[in-house]
Amino acid sequence: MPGLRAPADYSEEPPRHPSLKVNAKEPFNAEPHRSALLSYITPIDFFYKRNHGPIPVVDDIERYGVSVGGLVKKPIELSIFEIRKLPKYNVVATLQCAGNRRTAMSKTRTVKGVGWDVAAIGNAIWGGAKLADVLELVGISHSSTYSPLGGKHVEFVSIDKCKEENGGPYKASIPIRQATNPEDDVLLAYEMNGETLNRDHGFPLRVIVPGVIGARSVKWLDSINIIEEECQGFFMQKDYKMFPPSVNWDNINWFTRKAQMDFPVQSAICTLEDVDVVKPGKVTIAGYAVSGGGRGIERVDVSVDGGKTWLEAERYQRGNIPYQSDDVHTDKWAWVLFKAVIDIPENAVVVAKAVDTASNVQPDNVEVIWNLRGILNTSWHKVQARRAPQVAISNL
Ligand SMILES: Nc1nc2c(c(=O)[nH]1)N[C@H]1C(S)=C(S)[C@@H](COP(=O)(O)O)O[C@H]1N2
Ligand SMILES: [Mo]
Repeated sequence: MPGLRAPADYSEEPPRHPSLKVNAKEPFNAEPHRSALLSYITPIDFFYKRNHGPIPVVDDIERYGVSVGGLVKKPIELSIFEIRKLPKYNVVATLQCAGNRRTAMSKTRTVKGVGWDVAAIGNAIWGGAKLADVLELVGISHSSTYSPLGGKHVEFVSIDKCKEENGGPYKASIPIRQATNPEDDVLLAYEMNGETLNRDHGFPLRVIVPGVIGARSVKWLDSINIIEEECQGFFMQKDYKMFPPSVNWDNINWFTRKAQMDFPVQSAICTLEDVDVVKPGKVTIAGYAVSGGGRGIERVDVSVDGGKTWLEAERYQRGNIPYQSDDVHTDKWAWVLFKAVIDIPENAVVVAKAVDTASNVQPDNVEVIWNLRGILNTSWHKVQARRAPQVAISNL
C-alpha cells in the first residue's frame, strides 16, 4: 500500500512510556502496572501494546488508502479522508489480549507465549466509521449473512512483517453477519480517546471488534476482503484457539478447534500486588470486570478468606453512578470497575469473581482451564495480603 510501509527491523519503533513493563522487546509487548487500570478510560500511554512484528511507518498519509475487495462486484479503495467523511461513531470498548494473565497460568504447567500479568487489557474510546457502513459502499447491506456473491467472512489484512506468517502480514477475519450488523459496533477506528490513533495502536487505521479477543482487531489496515471461508492466516488457524488440558504439543491437531472470538467473563484486582503487605484497618479491593459478546457484569463478589465467604462489591463505569447491567446508558462493550472497602484478617487471601448477565462465572482454579498456549486465564484472581505489624513481628 503506498503511503504505509513495514520496516524489516526494529530501528524505527515509536517512543514509549518508561513505566511500562516490557514483556518482550522485539516485537514490542508491554503492559502498565495494574494500578493504571483503576481509571475507567485507560490513558493511551498506559494501554497495553501487543505486536507480532516491527511497527509500520506512515510516509505519506495522503497516499494511504484501504482497499475493499474479494467477493464484491466492484472493489473500491478508500483514502483516510473518505473514511473520515463517513458517519463517525465513538464506541467505548475494552480490548483484551487472549494472553492476559498468562504468567499465572504458566505457574501451573508451562505454556507457550509472551507472559502477561493482569494488564494486557484496557478500555478506550474508539472513534471511527462503522465497518457495516463501509461494506454498504461495496453493495453488502446491513445485517447480511452472505454477500451477494456468496462471501461469508470479512478478512482484515495488515502490512506488518510477522515471523509466524513467514514475514507476511498479520490477518484475521470475522463473520459477515457481525461485520454488517451496525449493533455489533465493529469499527474502522482512526481515533483513540479523542486523539489520532498512534503508531503502536494502529495508525492510520485499525479494526475494533468489540467483545472479541484483541487478536481480531487488526492494526495498520491495508485491505478488507470479502471471502467465502474463514481467513486461513496463522493467527486464525494455528494460534488463539482454546484447547482442553489434555492436549499437548505431541498430540495437538489445530483443526479440531475453532478460532476463539468472544472472550469469557474476567476480572482482576488492581489495588493489591499478588503478594502484598497492607496497613491495619480497611483495605480497598478494586479492579476491573468484563465479559465478551456485549454481555454486562451482573455481579462482582469479593472474599478475604480465599473464597469461603463473599461480599458483593460496588460496580460503576463513569463517575460514581452505580452500574446497572441492563441500563441503556451503560457502555455495553466496556469493562465495569468494582470496589469494596473491607477489614481483612491477618493473613488474607483476597479473591474477586465476576458473574456476567448470562450468569457465567469465572472458574475457581486455573487447572481446569489450563491450555498449552496459555490463553483465556479467567480463573479467580487471588492475592495474598498480610498486615504490616504482624509481618514485622513474625520476622523477628
Ligand atoms: N497488524 C496487527 N494487528 C494486531 C496485532 C499485530 O501484531 N499486528 N496484534 C493483535 C493482538 S494479539 C492484540 S491483543 C491487539 C493489541 O492491540 P494494542 O496493541 O492496540 O493494545 O492487536 C491485535 N492486532
Ligand atoms: Mo492478543
